[in-house]
Amino acid sequence: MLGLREYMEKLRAEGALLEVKKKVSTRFEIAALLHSAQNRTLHFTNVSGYRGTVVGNLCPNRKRLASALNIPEDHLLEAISKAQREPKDVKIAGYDHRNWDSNTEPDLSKLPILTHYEGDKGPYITIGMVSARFPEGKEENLSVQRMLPIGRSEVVTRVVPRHLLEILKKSGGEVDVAVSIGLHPALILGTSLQPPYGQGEYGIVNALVGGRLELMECEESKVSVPMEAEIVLEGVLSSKKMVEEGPFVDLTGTYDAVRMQPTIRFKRMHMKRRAIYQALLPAGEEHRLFMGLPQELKIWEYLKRSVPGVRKIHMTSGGANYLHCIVSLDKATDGDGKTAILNCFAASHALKLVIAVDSDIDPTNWDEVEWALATRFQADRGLITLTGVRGSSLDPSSGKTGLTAKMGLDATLPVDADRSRYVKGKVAKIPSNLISSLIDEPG
Ligand SMILES: Cc1cc2nc3c(=O)[nH]c(=O)nc-3n(C[C@H](O)[C@H](O)[C@H](O)COP(=O)(O)O)c2cc1C
Ligand SMILES: [Mn+2]
Repeated sequence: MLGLREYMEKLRAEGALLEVKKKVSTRFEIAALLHSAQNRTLHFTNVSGYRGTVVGNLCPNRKRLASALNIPEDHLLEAISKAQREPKDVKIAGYDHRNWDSNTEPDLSKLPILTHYEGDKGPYITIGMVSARFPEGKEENLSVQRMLPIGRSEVVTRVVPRHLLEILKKSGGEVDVAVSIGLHPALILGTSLQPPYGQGEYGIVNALVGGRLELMECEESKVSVPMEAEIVLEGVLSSKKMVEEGPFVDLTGTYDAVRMQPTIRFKRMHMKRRAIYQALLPAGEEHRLFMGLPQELKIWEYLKRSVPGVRKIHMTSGGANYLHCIVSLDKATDGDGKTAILNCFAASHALKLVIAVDSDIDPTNWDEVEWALATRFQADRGLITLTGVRGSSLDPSSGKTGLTAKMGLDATLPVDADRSRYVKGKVAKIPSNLISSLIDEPG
């Protein structure tokens, strides 16, 4: 068993689930509350026009994710990397109607789909897990795609050129998909990961949770879904009907460009009793966590092989946990700083700025990083710029073609530098009772 309900029980027991009993609207109200809740998990039990409930900010930070997976926080990357290398097969049960409380013609107007930001085109499903089969094999690809309803049983969905789009092309422009909503954080993480084409994410998730994942075949579509999903929509993703998608506020908090995108025509809608609809606030911390962590993993795996002296990496929150990375290292030879920077760019195409610092600098502390730039960096030696490289379509300053310029700042000291000139002077230790008697005493 690996369900959202079981996970919410755990949160409730820890006092980490806040119930909102007052009637709330899916239009702006829930999004605004999630925004102001500062990452507390909110469970809306009285949602206007919906019989079930809505949960949001479910897994807003690494600490919560680590605890959901029962993995120590500082082992998170290692554990995910191992699960990706050693996935665990998942048994798939045949379709059983008893798993669902209702199985109906799709009607998206029955779901509490949120409208998030004032300029958004309309309500958007933001955390639906799409399963689609690789045409070459048995495995299933998972991905998150945002979806804008364009009718009772149809959505337009943003599909960035990655595996799902490749599958769609190879399948001749139409492919069976299922969209699962209301999932355990392990599945949300798995869905956000980017294993190589052909490797499905279900096995990775199952390895991460010690074999607890259970899947079930769909009724009509040739894909499987988590048995514990709260809501499942079965349908066909199609590039034969393309529709304008957006405006929509995405990861960076800015409006993503409006583009012609593929549609999904749904055939069946399955729901649990009082189904819990999962909401995710675009550009919120939870969004940044699930977008950033897979990139961090790719960078970490890449650097481990190429620059053994690398100690820590950190994706900054100002860079949406996606575009900017700080890497700390112990250099073995001069040039390691720049090699680390170039390897980061190679590992994650979205990166736009990488700063390399020595290992005595804490990459998670922006003040320290800036201090390293102020005291150890010289632009004529340490600056790298690359032009005309593939970047992230989420950066509004990148060109229409998605090309961008990238900047690396090597703030590491030369190997033979006289380190005594670059460390902070030590403040002499004085007895703490002396401090408190002189400074903390009132009056
Ligand atoms: C909350 C969230 C929303 C996302 N929205 C989209 C989206 O709308 N379109 C998209 O192409 N990728 C989106 N992504 C990223 C992909 O889901 C992710 O990169 C995935 O691994 C790509 O899958 P694929 O390589 O299997 O196609 C989103 C990720 C998260 C965590
Ligand atoms: Mn995938």
